[in-house]
Amino acid sequence: MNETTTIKTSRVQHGLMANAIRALSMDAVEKANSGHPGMPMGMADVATVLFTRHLKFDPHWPEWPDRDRFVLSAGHGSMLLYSLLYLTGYEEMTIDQIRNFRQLGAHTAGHPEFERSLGIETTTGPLGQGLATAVGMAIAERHLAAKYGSEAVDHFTYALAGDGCLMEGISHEAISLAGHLKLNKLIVLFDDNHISIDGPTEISVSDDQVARFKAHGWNAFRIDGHDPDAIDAALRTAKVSDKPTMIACRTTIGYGAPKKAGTASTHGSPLGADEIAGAREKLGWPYPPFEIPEEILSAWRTAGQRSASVSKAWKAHIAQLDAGLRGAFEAALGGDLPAALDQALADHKKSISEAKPKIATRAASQNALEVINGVLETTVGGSADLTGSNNTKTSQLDDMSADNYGGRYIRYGVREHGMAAAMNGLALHGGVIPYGGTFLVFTDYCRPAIRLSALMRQRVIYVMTHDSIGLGEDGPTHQPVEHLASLRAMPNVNVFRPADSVETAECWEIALKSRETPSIIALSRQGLPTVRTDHVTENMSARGGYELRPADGAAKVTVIATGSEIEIALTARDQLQAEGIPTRVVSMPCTELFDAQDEDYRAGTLGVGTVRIAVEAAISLGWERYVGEHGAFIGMHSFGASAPAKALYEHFGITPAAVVAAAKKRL
Ligand SMILES: Cc1ncc(C[n+]2csc(CCOP(=O)(O)OP(=O)(O)O)c2C)c(N)n1
Repeated sequence: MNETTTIKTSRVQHGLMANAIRALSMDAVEKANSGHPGMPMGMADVATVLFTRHLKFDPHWPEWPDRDRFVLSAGHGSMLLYSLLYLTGYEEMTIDQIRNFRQLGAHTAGHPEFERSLGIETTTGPLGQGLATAVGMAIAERHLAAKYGSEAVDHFTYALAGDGCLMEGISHEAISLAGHLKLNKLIVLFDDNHISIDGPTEISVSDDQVARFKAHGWNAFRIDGHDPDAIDAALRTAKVSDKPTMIACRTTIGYGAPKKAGTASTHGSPLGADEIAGAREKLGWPYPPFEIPEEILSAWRTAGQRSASVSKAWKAHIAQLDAGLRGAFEAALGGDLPAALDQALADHKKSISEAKPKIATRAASQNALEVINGVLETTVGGSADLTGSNNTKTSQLDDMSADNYGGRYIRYGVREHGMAAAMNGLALHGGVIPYGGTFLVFTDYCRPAIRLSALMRQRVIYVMTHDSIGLGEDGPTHQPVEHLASLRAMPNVNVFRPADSVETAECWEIALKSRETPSIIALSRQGLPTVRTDHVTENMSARGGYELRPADGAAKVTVIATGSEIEIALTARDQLQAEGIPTRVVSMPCTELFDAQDEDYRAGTLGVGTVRIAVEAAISLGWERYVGEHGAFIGMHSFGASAPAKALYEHFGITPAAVVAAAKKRL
């Protein structure tokens, strides 16, 4: 794309425009009586130069796919972003929104909450997440440019990060991955103000951040973050770098506050009436709160229109692309699934029911992915260094690398948290559907990013293998016990635990079709028999739980199980039936989807008037609502142990005999 036209702002005009951000920020925080004025006041100069001279964006078209991404990783400084969005003319970010900062129902939440139409690219607040999410966006940009051409996709990703972001462990994973992949269109603006909440950063950290980034393969240097020309020059340098760039912008937190500037007291509290009056005087800003003089607002609005012609030209360019390429590009951006996918998965299910393999569900997942990745070309897979264990790579996927951004498989390395956050960035960017794997036990290492996938309603698919004590000899450090329950506790996440290859394919189908919900697919290491031996086209897993085997006769017992414990439930059923106790088995691959069914379906599936026994090789939390007061749970009550899987199931009493005994005791 053409170099965006820049508007030349004199130093005086620059100062006025930056002060508009400072005034809005300190006044909004004051009115809300809570918030963080220090960072926006400190970074106002950097943000002004970025938004008036460099950032490619169009407030009248916030969804423009080729816009530069701006990620406010230091999310507590949300008023910086809201000020910029208001000043540059995003329609929905009105002055009333600014006045209603932090109030119920306002778009101006305490920390930025993802809303593309508002120009809020991602939810931030948990420090470091934004930075790692920006890495995912920058990966998506390079990938899509390789796939659809640089005239369709060619933008920068900017992340504004503070000391806190860079102290967080996730920053290590993020910048290491970005350096390795040479994401040269990623630019980090570090608010190098030497202050965090407890006071000067020297009390807790002595890192040389510039040296640190350089060690990770970045271009990194320091500037005066209050000198517009230096900021401008730094951004120019960054934009032509062959590596990602970190600009350490030395700033004064709370710049303009006469007594509090440069101190931690401006970080997260209103400045107070006297200090605000003093700041007005010091900054030469005599205007009342929330009033931006016409000429300053108009200069900002003009800046907001800098890229309008570029966005129009982009649209025209896309319109005249070859129809096939344009269709593929638009479908990718729309996150669409090809019509052929349904049939391909139905055929796949049928072939499994006929062949009845006894394989681990992680292998079944790979088989499903082999079908999916062949039909759906927008998936981008990966694993945190467990490719062979997670079974995440399929024949269609080449490795992505600095030499091959078109590759669809990301070697995330041993960076689970960074992977999860990068997948958020990939999904938010659009054009790709990310999935990535590690062991289920290490969802703990991904959890803050999984929570953001859920909060932001992103279709991110977590392939989490080795899902119980069934993994065996690696022992209790690797055996998830509490993880299913803890992940099920998180709103807007579907936790799947399929029982065989057919359910695995069904769970994949649901995950791909869940446009606003992330999925965690928990998969076994050990081989499991095919239990869905009669082919049906209907996706039985879509209701979360369903009767897998009816009872012979009027059921007296219902055994409910998930994943690998379905085999135990079926054996127990046969034993109970042999003893004349009619028993049915319910498979429950996804409790969240089951809970969403109507009451009749739930009651009928759980078996009204039957003794209910639940079996899952994990803790009982949550199962009480299915088995009721008179039912029983067979599962884990402690951490696991290191031994072969079979010995562990015996040792922990997760056996058909235990199910039979528990049922008979309650009849
Ligand atoms: C993961 C996480 N831990 C803690 C916090 C609480 N917190 C918010 S801002 C902050 C200090 C950040 O310091 P810095 O990045 O230097 O911001 P500045 O003081 O410059 O605004 C902390 C600890 C958080 N938001 N996220």
